[in-house]
Amino acid sequence: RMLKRQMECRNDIHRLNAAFLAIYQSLIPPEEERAKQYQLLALLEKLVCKEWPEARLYLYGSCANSFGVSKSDIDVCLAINEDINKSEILLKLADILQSDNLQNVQALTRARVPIVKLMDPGTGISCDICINNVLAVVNTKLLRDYAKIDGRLRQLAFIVKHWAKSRGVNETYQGTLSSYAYVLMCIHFLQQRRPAILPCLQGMETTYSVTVDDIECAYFDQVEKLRNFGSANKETVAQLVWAFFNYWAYGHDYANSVISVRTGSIISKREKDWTRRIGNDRHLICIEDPFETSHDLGRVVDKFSIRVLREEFERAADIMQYDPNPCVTLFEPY
Ligand code: 3AT
Ligand code: MG
Repeated sequence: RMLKRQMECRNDIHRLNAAFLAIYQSLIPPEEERAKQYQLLALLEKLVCKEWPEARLYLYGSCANSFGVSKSDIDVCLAINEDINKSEILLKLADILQSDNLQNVQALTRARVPIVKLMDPGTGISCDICINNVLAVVNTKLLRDYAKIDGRLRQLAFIVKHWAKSRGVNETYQGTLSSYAYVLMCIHFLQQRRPAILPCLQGMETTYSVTVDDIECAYFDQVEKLRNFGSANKETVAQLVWAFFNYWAYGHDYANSVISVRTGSIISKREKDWTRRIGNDRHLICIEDPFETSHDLGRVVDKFSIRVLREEFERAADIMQYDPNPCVTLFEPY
């Protein structure tokens, strides 16, 4: 009878895993979308180069870090060596784009990251353009490189992002976390599995290095050589989703710990002097940026939204444990 029970259990986790993989598959953008993104990028390049021949455009964010789901907006960085300030460049850029049939062109010069927003009626894609945000281009490459090492990172991160969007906890202006923060949480989590599923690229020999705004960004980027890194660990995405939520619901030490992809380990809040509130930075959940190490991606979280977040982690963990149909319940709209 015992054997039979074990078999049923096995069956269950297999069935659950197949269901999670099906959700992951359904979120992957089709090839045509990528082609359309490049078509829009080419159009923007043509327009920008008429005004600033030296300027370059780079894709960053989820359209370039491999964590983009179908129908995402694209994030573009305009790299330009001009003495005029960002606001002036943005206003001029908005002007140029406006006159070329692009829709809803808007310059948001007062935002934390100032951007021009637009929608291209040709492809139906919306796009945000920022100026000289080179650090974001570099952290995009880091995320993309991690994704190439083990396919389970992309599977886990797609499920977590989909959950966060469905449950309304992917809204930085409401005090919850950015997609970028969730992906870092997934990378850190997989660095911490035993056997580890991901290495710590910044702790290895440097093969790629750039200095941006006085910050040295250096890590091992020959990730083709790490294709088998996680193969001793046989966990499936269903098991990882369960363990991820369990960790954030019941395992993480919110009072003392900072998660750090840079070191591949947990570091202490004391060590970073992130123990008390300074201005608007409260450090209620601490996620160290891999390059801008003074930057806590959890700083948007306040005393109300931390409760919302932790309740959502607990809800998700409990669903993974007890719900007969976690693949549906997990993503129910809030
Ligand atoms: P979505 O699929 O659009 O939700 P995304 O990865 O594009 O996910 P965001 O739109 O939130 O994420 O951010 C776009 C990129 O900007 C991701 C990252 O390279 C950079 N970025 C976002 N937030 C921060 C931050 N707080 N610090 C540094 N870089 C950031
Ligand atoms: Mg984005």
